[in-house]
Amino acid sequence: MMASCDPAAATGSLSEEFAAPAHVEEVRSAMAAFAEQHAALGRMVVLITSGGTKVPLESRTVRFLDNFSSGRRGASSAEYFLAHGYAVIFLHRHRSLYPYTRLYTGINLLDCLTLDTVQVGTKIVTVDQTKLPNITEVLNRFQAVKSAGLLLPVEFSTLSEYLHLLKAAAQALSSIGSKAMFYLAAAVSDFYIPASEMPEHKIQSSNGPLQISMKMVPKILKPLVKDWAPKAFVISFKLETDPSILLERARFALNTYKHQAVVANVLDTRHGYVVIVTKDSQEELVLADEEAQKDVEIEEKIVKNLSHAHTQFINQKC
Ligand code: 9Z3
Repeated sequence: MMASCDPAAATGSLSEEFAAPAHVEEVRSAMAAFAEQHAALGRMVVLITSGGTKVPLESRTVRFLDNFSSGRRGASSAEYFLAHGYAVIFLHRHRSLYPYTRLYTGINLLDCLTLDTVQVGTKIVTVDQTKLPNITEVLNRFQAVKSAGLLLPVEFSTLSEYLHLLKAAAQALSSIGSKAMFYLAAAVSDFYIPASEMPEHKIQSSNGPLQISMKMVPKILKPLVKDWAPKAFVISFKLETDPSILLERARFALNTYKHQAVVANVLDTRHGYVVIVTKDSQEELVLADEEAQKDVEIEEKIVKNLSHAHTQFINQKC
């Protein structure tokens, strides 16, 4: 595969290169109403992105490139932000991990239920709670969040959908200023094939080996921080596989986009170690083995650290 770096593409308008999803205006209104409603009640609002983007290779897509992300970071962070009193917009990849239900991934629901006939024509379904750990506590938390309308889920699959929905979210949250946090944990492709250069139909293997030339994806963090939500508290994530370049790349992102923090992580150790990099600090968060055994998650520490920093950020603005 060949990747071409085209600086013009990096600055071009979003709609010229990426088709907007049909429902973007509807979602923008829903996000704006959600943010204003919760901010009016004194709540802070976090927009979490989660999961990987999909980049199609054909217009009638059979094949696509995917970015790795299970969605665990975003889904678990959503739960901790809710526990800290935030209202959460959860912009996530379709079918990636979801708050609360993520705790039961890999469990076959039908294995946990039994169907009994209590009398002719009346059947009851019984839940085997031993097969769904902590289900009553989790269900309580989920229902409390649901009835208070604290979680707004929005789905994306492709890179185009992600870019347009993130832009719409940034614009929708601009009215609540510093009360908005952006927590950009989604794994986003750096490369794409413009619609004008994409074959319509399935690429034929009978034509021989495939060579693909891809363009650079515009750096959405730049307009997000500068133009769309300039008062918000913005956190990006930096993912590397080579630990030796991680901090240098995180600092480069921070210096380039001038947002509030980068959470730096390495693919293999991401569940046990991250570094929160800000303009004047660098803080390592580590999950000890004993904590991991007790089901403590590193996202609890990340969210505690960042929600505290967000409160300080808001107070400085007042
Ligand atoms: C992350 O670094 C996330 O922490 C993970 C979480 C994707 C590693 P999981 O979903 O994994 O729990 O399985 N996200 C950001 C990845 C990314 O694409 N960052 C870009 C980059 O590193 C900048 S926006 O260049």
